[in-house]
Amino acid sequence: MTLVSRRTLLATSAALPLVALNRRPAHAAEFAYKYAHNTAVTHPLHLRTTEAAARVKEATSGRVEITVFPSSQLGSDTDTLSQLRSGAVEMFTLSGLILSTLVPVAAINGIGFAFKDYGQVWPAMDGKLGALVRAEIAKRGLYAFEKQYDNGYRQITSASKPIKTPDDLKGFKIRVPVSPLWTGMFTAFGASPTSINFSEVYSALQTKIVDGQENPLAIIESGKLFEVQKYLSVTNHMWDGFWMLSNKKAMEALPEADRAIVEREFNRSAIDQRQDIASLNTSLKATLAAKGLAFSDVDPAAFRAALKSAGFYNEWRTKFGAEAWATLEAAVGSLA
Ligand code: X2X
Repeated sequence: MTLVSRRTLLATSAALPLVALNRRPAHAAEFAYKYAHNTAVTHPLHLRTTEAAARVKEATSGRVEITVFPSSQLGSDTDTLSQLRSGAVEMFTLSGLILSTLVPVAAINGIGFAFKDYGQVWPAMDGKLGALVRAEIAKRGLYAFEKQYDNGYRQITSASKPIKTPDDLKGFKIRVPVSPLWTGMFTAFGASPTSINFSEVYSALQTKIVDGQENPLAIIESGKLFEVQKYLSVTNHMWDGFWMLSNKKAMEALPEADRAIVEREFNRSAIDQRQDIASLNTSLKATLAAKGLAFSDVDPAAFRAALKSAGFYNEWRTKFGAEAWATLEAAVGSLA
């Protein structure tokens, strides 16, 4: 029996045209998915999602192979969002604020000075506020995994002068990601914001198209922005996270058990990655100072007051609507 089937098999495969053999080598994954993100390979987002992809491959015996494309290799964030929607890319991590160009409420966590600390961030994003955003994402043909990855609290950097008070932002040429909330917030400060995708930020700073930018420490370090900036103001002006997004059809194409593995492993890596960022928040101050960035501690209350007197909170409460705003305030207290 064994002998016969082996002989039959050999005869059959010898008769197969070479082309057919090449098209489906024995080790090919049934589901070869692309996952894109915008950070450098040294950033915890890359390191932890790469680990998740390896665990998925192992746990699915190679059926699901997710290739990680770092550093906006497949296109800028704006481009990649289109590719995710069309299915050219199956998975993508994106800031909720940029996603808000498609899903407006996804920007809500970026309201200036909303989250006092991580003790408020994760219960909200893993809880009701996150659920509200995920439900809206689902209406747009995308699927958001349960656990967000951390980007972090954002700090302002500059080349020509330190930003110490809200007045220092008046007329300041600052790069912001492509998102109405970011533009609105820096306009409220009286700055002059320009929307630029992260893939272009280093060169925009280098060629002085803008004087400054704002990002968490882990991005400033892994993106080597300290090479083209001199000052860093610890403003903590907003908390920003990365939604792990997938094309809904691509997720639904996976057998249920494999899909559960993908979700489990990428959610698990998100928890690990949050821990990495928490440690970096402390250690990177010394690292970046040693690399030449001059740190200034600022009074966040003064920056918040500037936003308030510009009508920022009233404006965005109206834009997000009463329900979403109440969900945010339930997590962080009154923003009035
Ligand atoms: O574009 C940015 O500044 C970054 C890397 O923080 C985001 O992905 C929002």
